[in-house]
Amino acid sequence: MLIKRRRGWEIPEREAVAESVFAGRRTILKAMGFAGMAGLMAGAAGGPLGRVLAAETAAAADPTASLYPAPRNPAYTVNRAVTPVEDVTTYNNFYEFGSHKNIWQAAQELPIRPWTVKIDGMVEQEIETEFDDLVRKMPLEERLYRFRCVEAWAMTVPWTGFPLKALVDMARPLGSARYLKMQTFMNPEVAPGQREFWYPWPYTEGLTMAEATNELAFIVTGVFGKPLPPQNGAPLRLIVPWKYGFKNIKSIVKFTFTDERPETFWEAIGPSEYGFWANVNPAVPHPRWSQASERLLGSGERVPTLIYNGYEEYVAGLYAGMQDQKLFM
Ligand SMILES: Nc1nc2c(c(=O)[nH]1)N[C@H]1C(S)=C(S)[C@@H](COP(=O)(O)O)O[C@H]1N2
Ligand SMILES: [Mo]
Repeated sequence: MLIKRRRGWEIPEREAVAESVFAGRRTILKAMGFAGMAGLMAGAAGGPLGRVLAAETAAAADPTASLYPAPRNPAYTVNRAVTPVEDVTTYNNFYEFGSHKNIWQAAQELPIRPWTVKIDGMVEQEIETEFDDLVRKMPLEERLYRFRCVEAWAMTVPWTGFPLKALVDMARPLGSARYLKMQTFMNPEVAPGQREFWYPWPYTEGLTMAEATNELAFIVTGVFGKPLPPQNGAPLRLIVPWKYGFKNIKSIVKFTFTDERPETFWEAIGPSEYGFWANVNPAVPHPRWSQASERLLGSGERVPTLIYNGYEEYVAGLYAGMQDQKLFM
């Protein structure tokens, strides 16, 4: 059992940076004239392009499509180029659909309607709502954020969504709540990764209440001015841009307010490599590689990594007096 668990985490994050695989796929897509999801027009009923086309059709048919594009909030901008849409929507991590980098295709199988969201635990009253009703109640806006995976690749993405604080306010948590735990769907029939029993499914993440109500914490429902495609965590996922990518849990079905720190998916798999806090810090290496710099998807350029991924002024105060904790892994 222990050996299997180890195998589970040693392979995926390594494979994930297999540059040759990535470069090969990009070359093929370019040769076929792939110009991003929005640019796709005709042909290719079967195979990868057909599936992207299907995803594009699905985005247009999405019952919340009219909510996009949402107004850009100019307060959240970034001094580097936006990553090409084809990189953001084809270079993904979503272990429910496998540990390879073609999961963007496999994820098209995820049924994203109907999608019920539950809010429970230490709240005045539990809430169960359809995603379509929830999203219509929330203040949607577009923000440009940096994104930094623990594997040392990075991107710059125009996400659409609403502040996590708006959901917390709606939930009316009790004063005793200290953490917000989040969980992904469980559906091994469509998600082959979930048949691999040594992973601690469902994918679980958590934030302190102070983190969850920080202005940067964002529930994302769209990208590039359209509803989120399945591979990026439709219909709703977390984005906390000062933390490593694995904190940014996808396809959430449940929010639970609790007074106990949740054990997270990656922490359960490899506690010596992945922790609860997972704040970005170029000065604290991963046990197996440096975090000093990052490779930008798209251009391939290598740039220095910034403390808290460039969001120090927003979040450093959250961690004052907590130097005894493993804040950066
Ligand atoms: N449910 C779930 N959420 C997840 C993951 C996952 O495997 N399952 N992978 C995480 C990791 S490691 C990263 S880097 C980001 C990738 O998000 P993206 O595919 O939109 O770039 O999703 C995070 N959220
Ligand atoms: Mo990641």
